[in-house]
Amino acid sequence: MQERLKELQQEALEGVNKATGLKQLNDIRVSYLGKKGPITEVLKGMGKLSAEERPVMGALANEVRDAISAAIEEKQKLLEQAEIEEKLAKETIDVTLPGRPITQGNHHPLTSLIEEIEDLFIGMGYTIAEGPEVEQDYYNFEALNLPKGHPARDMQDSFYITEETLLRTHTSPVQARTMERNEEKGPIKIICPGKVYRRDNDDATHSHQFMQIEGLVIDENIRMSDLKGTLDVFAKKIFGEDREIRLRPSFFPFTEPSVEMDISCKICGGAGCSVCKGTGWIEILGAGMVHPNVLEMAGYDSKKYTGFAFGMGPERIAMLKYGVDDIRHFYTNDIRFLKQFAKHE
Ligand code: 2NL
Repeated sequence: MQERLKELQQEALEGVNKATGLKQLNDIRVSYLGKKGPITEVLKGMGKLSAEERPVMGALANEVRDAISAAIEEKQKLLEQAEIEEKLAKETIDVTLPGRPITQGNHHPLTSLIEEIEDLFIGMGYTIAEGPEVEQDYYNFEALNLPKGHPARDMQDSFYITEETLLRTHTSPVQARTMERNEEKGPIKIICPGKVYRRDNDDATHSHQFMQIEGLVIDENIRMSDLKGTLDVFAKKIFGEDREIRLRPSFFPFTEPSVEMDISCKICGGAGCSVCKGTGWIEILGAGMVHPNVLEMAGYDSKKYTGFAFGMGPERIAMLKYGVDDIRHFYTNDIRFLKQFAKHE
């Protein structure tokens, strides 16, 4: 029996020594020290021994058990340490690897241009006003001197939602609302950028949805010369200090008198080319003195207050400024087109 115990110890210690994993080590523990293991069996058989032999065998069995147990514990520590080291080695981060590049987006060219125009007017004391895109017929037409049945409000050209609501066809209703809302009926100086809608078939120069920027100034003694000076600053800041402007008579229902502004053609220097169609001038925007009917409908005293207003299409201005030949480029969002307006790599 003594021999058997010594053998068991020898066997077990060899097994522990060879164990390469925690699972294997645990199997050894169970098979040698478990309830059904050989040492337990030896201890169970002690009853058959004589009174002299019993304490000697008991002590030996305990010794063997303790020796195996201690070896297992020691090996377990080693294996656990090895496991941690392996895990750490696997998870090491190579801080010298190059980083993944972060692709940066850029502003849409129309957004950049609109912000540039906004900043220019903010610098001249204007504030930005916004309003709904789903608009009432009253603010879109009536309040702008376009009563029902007026030839310039063609039902066929607008997206009507109900008889009294439509997608706004210009940003003028924002100005009509601002004038109406102004309780003092005092001075106003606003710029109104936003999306507008017309029932058009899309082609190189038309889009059913496009941007507009309108401006409105109301005060005592506002004159045509104020409009002209403002437009001159605008043209020179956006297109270049070497540009000249000219005003031609025109017609809009909401302004009287009405004008259209041209800028001198930079491409031909006024000699005439395909961009200015041989005239030396390029049409940029429409403007005029606010019609007295528009002022009165908003509650303003048109004897005391006068004002000027202007409206422009940012797409057309961007096309001229950047040499874009098709308005649809602004809305098809081809990344190759948009990337050309990036201010960074
Ligand atoms: C154009 C012409 C224009 C206005 C817009 C306006 C607004 C109010 C009163 C008077 Cl509330 N006028 N807006 C005036 C003249 C021209 O737009 O060709 N836009 C692209």
